[in-house]
Amino acid sequence: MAPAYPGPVDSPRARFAELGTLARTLVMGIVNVTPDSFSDGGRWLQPDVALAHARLLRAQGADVLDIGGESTRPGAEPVPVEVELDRVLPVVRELAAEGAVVSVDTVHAETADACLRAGAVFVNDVSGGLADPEIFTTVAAHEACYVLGHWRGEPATMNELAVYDDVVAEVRAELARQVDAALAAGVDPGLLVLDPGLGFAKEGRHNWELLAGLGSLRAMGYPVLVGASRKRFLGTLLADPDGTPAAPLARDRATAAVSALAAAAGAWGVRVHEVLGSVDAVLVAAELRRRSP
Ligand code: PMM
Repeated sequence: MAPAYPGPVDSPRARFAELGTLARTLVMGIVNVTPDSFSDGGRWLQPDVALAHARLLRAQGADVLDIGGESTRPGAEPVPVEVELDRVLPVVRELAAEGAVVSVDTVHAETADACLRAGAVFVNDVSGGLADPEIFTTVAAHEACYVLGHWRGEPATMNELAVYDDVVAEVRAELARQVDAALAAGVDPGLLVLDPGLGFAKEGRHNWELLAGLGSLRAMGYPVLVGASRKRFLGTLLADPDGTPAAPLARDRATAAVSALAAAAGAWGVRVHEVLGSVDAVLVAAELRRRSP
């Protein structure tokens, strides 16, 4: 299959290289075109509303826009690919035509293929190829960028799989296995990004240990993306004295703090709902890194 965007400027490879020249941690803005995502389900379900939101995030400084049409919150039920495509494809097509760097958040090869043809640059696969192994050949055929996330199973049952002796070592080993499978299917190692999958078969303490172990994940030799935005472990951290977790929308300042610290630890990117705080955070981290002895 010929790559959808083979030109020297517009190819995923060229866009990826362009992002690398920014010499700072990237900010990926989240656009969930879903009725049921945990923090913003239903807010951007209409394509025109999703588009307006994506444009706002881009204007606020998001380097990449991540468009998703299937919720992966714990307990979420899968949606048919046709429904997912109806939600994301018009948004992906329009944003790509406007010159945005677009990522599609999907675990399905068919959705990835259609979105790459419509101009997406990244496939963001939280299952790391476990949900639909065909996704590797699709990504390879398009010479697309691929975010390979750590997970252990479907959202409906993943909480039961959050059992680790050494979460950093086990996530590393499981990511390495999926990296090998991706490379064997032809995915370009130069276009690969790894993600520890915070919240995917992880309890709060596992998320914290993975954040503390970012250096060990980076040592695998690939760029690392961190997706902490508004997740439950931040709500727990910020709980009321009576133990009530902070609401998802009250977790944005803590998310920006994670962005600063992840950037300081050398993360390639942070995936966030609220872009402004994380743009400032990664700029602060970049300035400090530049001046560090
Ligand atoms: N988390 C969610 C969805 N997609 N993608 C990546 N790469 N990393 C993540 O941690 C991640 C993701 C779930 O959060 P959401 O429903 O708010 O998008």
